[in-house]
Amino acid sequence: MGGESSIIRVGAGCWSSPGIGEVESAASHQKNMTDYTTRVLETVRSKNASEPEFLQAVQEVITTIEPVLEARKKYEQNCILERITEPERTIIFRVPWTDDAGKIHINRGFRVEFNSAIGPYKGGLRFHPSVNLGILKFLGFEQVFKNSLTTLAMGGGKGGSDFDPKGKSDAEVMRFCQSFMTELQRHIGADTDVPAGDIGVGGREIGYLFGQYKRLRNEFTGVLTGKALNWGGSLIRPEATGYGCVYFAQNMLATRGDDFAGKRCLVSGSGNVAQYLVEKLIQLGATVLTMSDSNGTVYDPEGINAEKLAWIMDLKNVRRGRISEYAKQFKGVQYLENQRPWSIPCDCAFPCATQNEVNGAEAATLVKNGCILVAEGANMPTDLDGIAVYLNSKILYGPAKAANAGGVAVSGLEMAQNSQRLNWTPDEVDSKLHDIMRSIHENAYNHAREFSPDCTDSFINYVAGANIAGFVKVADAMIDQGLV
Ligand code: NDP
Ligand code: 2IT
Repeated sequence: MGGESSIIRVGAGCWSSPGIGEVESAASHQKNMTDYTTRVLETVRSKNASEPEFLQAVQEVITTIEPVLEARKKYEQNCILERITEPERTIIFRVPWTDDAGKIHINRGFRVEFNSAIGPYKGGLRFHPSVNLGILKFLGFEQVFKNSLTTLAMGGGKGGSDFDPKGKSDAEVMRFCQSFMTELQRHIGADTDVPAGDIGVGGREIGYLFGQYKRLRNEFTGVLTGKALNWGGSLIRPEATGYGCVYFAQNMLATRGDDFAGKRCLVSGSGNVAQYLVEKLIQLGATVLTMSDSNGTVYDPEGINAEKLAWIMDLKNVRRGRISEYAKQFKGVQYLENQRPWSIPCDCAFPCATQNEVNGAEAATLVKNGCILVAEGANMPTDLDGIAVYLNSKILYGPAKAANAGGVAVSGLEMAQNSQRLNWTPDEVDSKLHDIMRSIHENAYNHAREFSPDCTDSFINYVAGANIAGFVKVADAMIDQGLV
């Protein structure tokens, strides 16, 4: 597989199935890996052995940016890889709260302030029982490069808790958020660290978190993004991740003279990102066949139209129900219990639920069934084997840090509006989002063409392009600012 170039890249096919515990042995198989990247990967592995998702994210970045490390020795001389893989600060705290029956619960809260070389730490909060330090470090690490790509001045961070909002009353969620913010407020600020939403954190949670911050600090500032419109939020922020991912995919399709009209699309997830991604696909004339949640997938061969999507939005955002109910509500729909969407033939696939939701075998099935484009709404939804499949098949593959950067980009625009104390119109924000996604595509495209030897007139390795483009901006800023 692969191997036609002298550079080791994730997806060049050189790394067969590198399980996380096998970083070292996988690396040692890469006779072309430089001493520098081998040494850094080994150190990162030994220091973070119990954090598989973090190791996966680091491995993907380090192996794809090798060409620029070789071309510009200043990064090695300044130990940039060693520094960029270590968070600037990690905060872990106790979050005590009481349920509606008066019972006491203790959760763990986190904020990983990963890198502030190009701006204040910026990134979401995730509330999900699976949350742990390694998952938040992978998300914070990814956020550093993603935020760099947005063209805006934002560093990278991520936080959250192992709290599970599912099945909790509004009052319980409020008490949890108030307790979480009572500690977090001493570490964040509009010019320091600006959290937002992620899995399990939407408009309701941002409201409770903001209220408690304001109460404790007695200041009304843009300390969180994803706020409601009537108290400092930005139009188009709820839509931005999903819309932006479709805009990025449009840019990829355009390189092959193609568009979305009539394309059969698979979407996973049914939360914030998936909902607005489906809305934009419908507007562009695509047929959306699936949505899902952690219990299963709904397959609608006729396509989810605008009316059905409105029903799903009410189900998920107001009634907080399960996607299986869609199959009971609409005729001809199959519910695939405990299954992901990827076995259904399609033209395009959009993983929008969570990390590692597409493995190598599933990626191979997508390609075998005719899929020509994958754009990632979720963070790191495809494992390393799956990425190798996409790249070896030379389909259009938009990796998460580039494809889903529209959400944090509009968060950056929300911060700008808060500083100006102005609200821009929806057209103004949407047009800026269009421009930013076009610019991210162009930047990734150009860096891939310049540095990634597998690129041709008809194939662009956007993984390498996005990682290199994101990296050089942060790395150069770190060098400018000295050893801090
Ligand atoms: P939501 O909480 O709104 O929705 C999450 C969706 O993914 C739900 O349908 C949920 O199903 C499903 N899901 C979550 N965890 C799992 C799991 N372990 N297995 C299967 N399905 C799962 O979150 P978002 O839509 O905001 O986030 C989705 C993805 O997009 C995440 O990877 C997030 O990091 C990423 N992202 C989000 C951005 C944003 O602005 N919100 C920006 C950029 C990326 P269930 O209800 O069953 O849990
Ligand atoms: O992963 C992400 O980019 C987000 N969850 C959005 C972060 C933000 O600050 O808007």
